[in-house]
Amino acid sequence: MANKDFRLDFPLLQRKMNGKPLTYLDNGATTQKPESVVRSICGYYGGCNANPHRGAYELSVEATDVYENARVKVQHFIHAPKSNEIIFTKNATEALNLVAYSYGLTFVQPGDEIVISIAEHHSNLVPWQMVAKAKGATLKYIYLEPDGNLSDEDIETKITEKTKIVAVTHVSNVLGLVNNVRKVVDKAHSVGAICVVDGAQSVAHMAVDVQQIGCDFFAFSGHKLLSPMGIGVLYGKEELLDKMPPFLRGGDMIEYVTEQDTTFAELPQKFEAGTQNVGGAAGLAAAIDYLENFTFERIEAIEKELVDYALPQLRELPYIELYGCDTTRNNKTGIITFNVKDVHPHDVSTILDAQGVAIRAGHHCAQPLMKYLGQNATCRASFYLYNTKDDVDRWIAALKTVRSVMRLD
Ligand code: C6P
Repeated sequence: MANKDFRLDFPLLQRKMNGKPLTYLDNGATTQKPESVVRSICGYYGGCNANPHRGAYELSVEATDVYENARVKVQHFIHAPKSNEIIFTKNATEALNLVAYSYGLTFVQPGDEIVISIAEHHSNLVPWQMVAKAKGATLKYIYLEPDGNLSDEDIETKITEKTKIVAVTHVSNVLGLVNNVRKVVDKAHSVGAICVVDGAQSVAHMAVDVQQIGCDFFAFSGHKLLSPMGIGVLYGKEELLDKMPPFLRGGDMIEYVTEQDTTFAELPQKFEAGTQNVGGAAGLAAAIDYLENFTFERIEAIEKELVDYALPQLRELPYIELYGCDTTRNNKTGIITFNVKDVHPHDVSTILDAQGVAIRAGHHCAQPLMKYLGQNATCRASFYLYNTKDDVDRWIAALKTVRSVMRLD
C-alpha cells in the first residue's frame, strides 16, 4: 500500500517535532488537513467571501453557492434523502446539544426514559443528563460485553416502552469498536423511541449511509474528517426537524418578526442562526472530495493493517495493558487504547512527545467509561490514512523507553 506518498499531501506532516520526524497518532482528536483543503479555505476567503443568504449582489450569491453546494455534498456523502436535512453546526458537540435542547426538552416528559451507552463521549452524555434532570426523566445505560462491545442483553432490556430517546456512539473514541447501531435503531423504533447516533469517530473512517443505519439523527465534526475546525453537521429526519423548535435564535433563521412574535424559516435555516462558517463548509466539501477520491476501502485497509501490525508487538510487552482490543467481531477501527503499568498516561505522552510521537492521554472526555474500565486515564494512539508502519515502529520504540525513563526497569 503506497500510502507513504499521501503524506506529501499534508503540509504539517512534513514538520519535525523535537528534532524527530513527526509521528502523529492523535487522529481521534483531530486529523491533519491536506493541501487541497487548505487551498479551498484560502480560495473562499481570497475569492468570494461575503455574507451568504443576505446580500443581493454577486459576491454574496457566490458565497451562498459555496455554502449550499457543501450542504449537497454532505447530503450525498452520508446518503441523506434531502439536503434540507443537513444542518451545519460548529461541531459534533453542538449538533448533539441541538437535538437535546430542541427535541429532548420539547418531547421528553416526566417519567420517560433516555437510554445511552456507558461508552459515550461527554458530548453525547452530559446533554442527556441535562434533559433527564430538566424533564424528570430517567437516564439509563447500556453497559458492555467483556470485549467492549455493547451488551446485546442491555440493548434488549434497557430500551422499553418508557424510552423516548436512545443515543449511542457509532464508534467509541476510547475502545475504537464499531457498534451495531442498526440493531440499536431497530430496537428504539420498535418501542416508538427515536435514535441519535454520534458519528464523530466513524464518519472519517468508513462509508456511512444514514438511511441504511435508519437513525433519526446523526452528528459529526468536520475537523476529524480532514476539514477545518468550527464546522460540524447534524443530519436529522425532516419530519422530526420540522416539528422541533429552533435551538438558537437570531439572524437568518426567521420568516417574519414583529415586536412580540416571530415565525421561523424553513429547514435548514431554522437551525442555522447567525452568520455561518462558509470557509469551513468550503473546507469540508474539499475534504469530502479528497476522501471520495482516496476511498474508504483503502482507509479501512490501512487502519486494519496498522492495527494488525501493532497489536501483536504490544501484546509482547508485559507492562502494556490494552482496552477494547479483544473483539472477535472484525469491528476494530484504528484506535488503540492502552496503559503502561505503573506510569501515568501523561508521563507516557510526554516521554513519547520528546521522541516526536503525538498520542492522547487522559480521560478522553469519557469519564463514566473510564470508571467502568477501572481506570482514571489511559493513553490512546489513533491512526488515519497517512499513517505508516514506520509510525508504528517509532511509537513502539518510544514506548519501550518509557519504563526506563521513569526508572522502573
Ligand atoms: N473526541 C477525542 O480526542 P467535538 O469536540 O465536538 O469536535 O467532538 C466531540 C466528540 C463527540 N463524540 C465522540 C465519539 C468524540 O470522540 C468526540 C471528540 C475527541 O476523542 C476530543 S475529546
